[in-house]
Amino acid sequence: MIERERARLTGPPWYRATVVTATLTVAAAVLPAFGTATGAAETSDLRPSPEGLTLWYDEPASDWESEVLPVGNGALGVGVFGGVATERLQFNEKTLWTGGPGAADGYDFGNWREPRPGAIEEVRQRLDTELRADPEWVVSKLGQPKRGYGAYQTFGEIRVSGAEPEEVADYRRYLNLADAVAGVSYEADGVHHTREYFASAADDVVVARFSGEVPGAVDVTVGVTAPDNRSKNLTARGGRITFSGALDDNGLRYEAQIQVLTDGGSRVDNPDGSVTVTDADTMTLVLAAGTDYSAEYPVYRGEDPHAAVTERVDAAVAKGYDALRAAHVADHRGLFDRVSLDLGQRMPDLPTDELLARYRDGGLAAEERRALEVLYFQYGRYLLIASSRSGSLPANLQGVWNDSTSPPWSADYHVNINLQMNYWPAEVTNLSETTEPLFDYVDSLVAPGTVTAKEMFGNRGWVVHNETTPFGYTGVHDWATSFWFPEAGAWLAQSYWEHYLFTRDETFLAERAYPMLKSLSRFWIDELVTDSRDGRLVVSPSYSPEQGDFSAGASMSQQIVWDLLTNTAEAAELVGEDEEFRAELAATLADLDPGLRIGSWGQLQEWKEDWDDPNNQHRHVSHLFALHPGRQIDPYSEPEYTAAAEKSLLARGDGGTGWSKAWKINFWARLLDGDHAHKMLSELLSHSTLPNLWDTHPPFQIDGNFGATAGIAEMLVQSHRGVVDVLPALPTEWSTGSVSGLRARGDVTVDVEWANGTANRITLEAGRDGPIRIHSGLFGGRFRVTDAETGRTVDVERDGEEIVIDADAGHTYVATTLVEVALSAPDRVEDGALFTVEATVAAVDRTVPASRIGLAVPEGWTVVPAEHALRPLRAGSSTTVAFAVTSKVGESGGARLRAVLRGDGWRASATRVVTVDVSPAGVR
Ligand code: FUC
Repeated sequence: MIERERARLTGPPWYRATVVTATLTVAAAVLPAFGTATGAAETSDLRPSPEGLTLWYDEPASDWESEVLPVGNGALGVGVFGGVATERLQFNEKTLWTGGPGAADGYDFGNWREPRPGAIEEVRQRLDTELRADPEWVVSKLGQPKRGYGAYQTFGEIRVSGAEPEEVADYRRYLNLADAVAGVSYEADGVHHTREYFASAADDVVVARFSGEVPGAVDVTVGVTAPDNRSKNLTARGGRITFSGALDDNGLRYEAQIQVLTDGGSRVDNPDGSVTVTDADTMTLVLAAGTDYSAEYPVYRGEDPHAAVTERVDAAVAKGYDALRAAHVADHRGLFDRVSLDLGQRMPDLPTDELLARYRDGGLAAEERRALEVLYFQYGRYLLIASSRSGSLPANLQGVWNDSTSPPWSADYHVNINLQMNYWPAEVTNLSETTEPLFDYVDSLVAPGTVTAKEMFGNRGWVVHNETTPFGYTGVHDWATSFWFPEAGAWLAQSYWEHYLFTRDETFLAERAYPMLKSLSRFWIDELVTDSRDGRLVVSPSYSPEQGDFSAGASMSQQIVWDLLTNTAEAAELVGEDEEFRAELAATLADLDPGLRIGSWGQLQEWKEDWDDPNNQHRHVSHLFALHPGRQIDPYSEPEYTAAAEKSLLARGDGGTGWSKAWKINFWARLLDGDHAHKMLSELLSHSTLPNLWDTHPPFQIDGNFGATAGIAEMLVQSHRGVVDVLPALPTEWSTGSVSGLRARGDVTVDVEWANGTANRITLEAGRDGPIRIHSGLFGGRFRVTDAETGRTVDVERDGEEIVIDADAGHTYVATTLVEVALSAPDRVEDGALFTVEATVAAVDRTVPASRIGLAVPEGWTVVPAEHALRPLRAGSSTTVAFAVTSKVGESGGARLRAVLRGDGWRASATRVVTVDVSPAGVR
């Protein structure tokens, strides 16, 4: 931000001029130059789309990390700078990695270079007798320096350079999330220019188009630059730039081709491999890139990329811009449009960086804050689609975007939370297909991981430790506090089981999920040891990421293994696994230490011994795995552990790195505390989000984006306890809204509309036959369930606020309220003020029998009367009653009022927040 301010002051004069923009009229003027096919789309791209699903800025990016706009198709990624005279398109292909086989330093998969007989046993012995061990001592026994680990590499940068204009006005750079199209528009010396960029998964290419409003306005040279850690051949022939070579480190061969196409003007190939375009009406670039990487252990090399890259560019060129764009938008929208979220937001006409700054500084109205929250939610979905499509590697620590040869943490696959977090939103936000690269990748770890398990542990399963690469690095390194995490595979396997639960895909269960769960269960059945303290089975050595001492049976280790074995046992039942293995699982589970203990200050213990420091604010909150993403603790069945988890979480505080805050959104959602979940979201947006809305650890790390999107979904719909919980953690600030297309376990799609904090309408689309359990405040009141196909009322079983629908596959069930309660109150009052609150009760479709209504107010407030008795209300009629409320003296902030309407065996409610301002002394 500081750098940015400097750029504003020192940059060319038009930087300042563009702060006042008036671009909305420009779109129409541009249309004729584009022809019809793209015209309609252009119009909407040039302004925030109606739903506010566009990021936009009034100046080019100067800093890659915090300002570029990302487009991607899973394999390819581009960071768009949007410079006027020189456009920079930093690009990536996900398999371009140093390290692995052939690496200059040698490569050993992280496996011990010399056998270490008895090493693990020695650590176990010490833990058994002394209970703890210093990580430095353990790493001296079990670790070794990394060799040939490598790092994700930038592929290069496409530079499109033209003359610096005298004057630039109306500059705008944007990313439209709904279409997955980025763009730039500006007026240079009186001529309007537009550019569009997209990365198409449909055609596996990146496409860019440069246009001017008047014929012949595009005068540029297109070239490619790349770091020097590789051999480089750069040629231009027939407008096709070919950039190829091999990485110095490991000889990995790479190739990118860029076809430069023009309408009008002329095009010249230059000897240095660049292409010059003169007086063109439009210029289109088509980029494809690849490497000879293959996921095959142990060589990790496949075919030279030349033929495939050539073919893709040729095919895309033959297809033409309009068809490429249409195919891309259709493909993207096929995924993106499945979920919509409306929180009653209003997007102000502000550049996104300013929107974010004002969110942080308190300069937005409540509905404008919600606009950023909705944008951020959908951005997480956008980023997942853009960085995880089938046929490539999964989203890494930076998704697919990286401008460096030595990115933070190698931009690798950290598997002690980060890779797992990347996929938390996949199922629940209806992007199930994006998990394919994850499963392909984890499957590919089995071969090297089996060798590691055998050599280190002498064991039947497979293992991967704290972090890994596309070259199957499944062994260890020598950073004492993060080298040891053999539970990673078990945690990754959770995604397989969840994928089955959400999709109910039996083939996936039998062919992929179950074998994965089983191989990891075998590892852990072999590896658990009997704890001499209590005879329970524990993981040893065990290490709670990434702090403290080594011990036996740290809570997270136990909870992950519990999760794995429980999921495997359920899966075994479904696939009809043989009795013997099932019995082995059951016996192990019966003896397993479940990793749940309440300690001396009421906390959930992080270790088996009560070592927790109430002042520890470490970013990893590992011992709450059981709460999220596990399902061992839930507030409905485990109130004590829930209270202990809450205690621990409160002690950890609301700080942390980006991903840590994102995790805390999920924790608070699982604790059913919507306001605290929302607080974490606003902490994340205020203090861990870059101007391009990338999450920052710091530095940029994409897991927080994904974790937060998942957390928002978790606030609206949960289903991990086998019940579809509707609005389980709705924050007060989101009291009215709707969501559609979220997914629940059991192959169910959920839409919800709510007002005054209560669901009025829940729509469930059943993918399978069978019972669906749903929990909502709606079912505590008077409601009706209809089958959308037949229009008939459906009989349901009800128990408190839970109902069971006996669903037919393909049918849609709509539950609606028959009584609506609304509250009206002033938005702001002074402390100690007397004011009126009105509650309106409306009978929808049916008569509401006699009832009573009361108003719950915060402590220290008064309300008169305590209750009103209501006569029966005829269908379609409503009644309003008033309460005289006095707020407490001397207390400011948001106060929650809740009207509760009670009848015989039913109840309905409405909530509303009133902001209290403390009046200056003596003024009241
Ligand atoms: C985990 C975290 C770090 C960082 C790294 C990539 O090890 O503890 O904070 O996010 O992954």
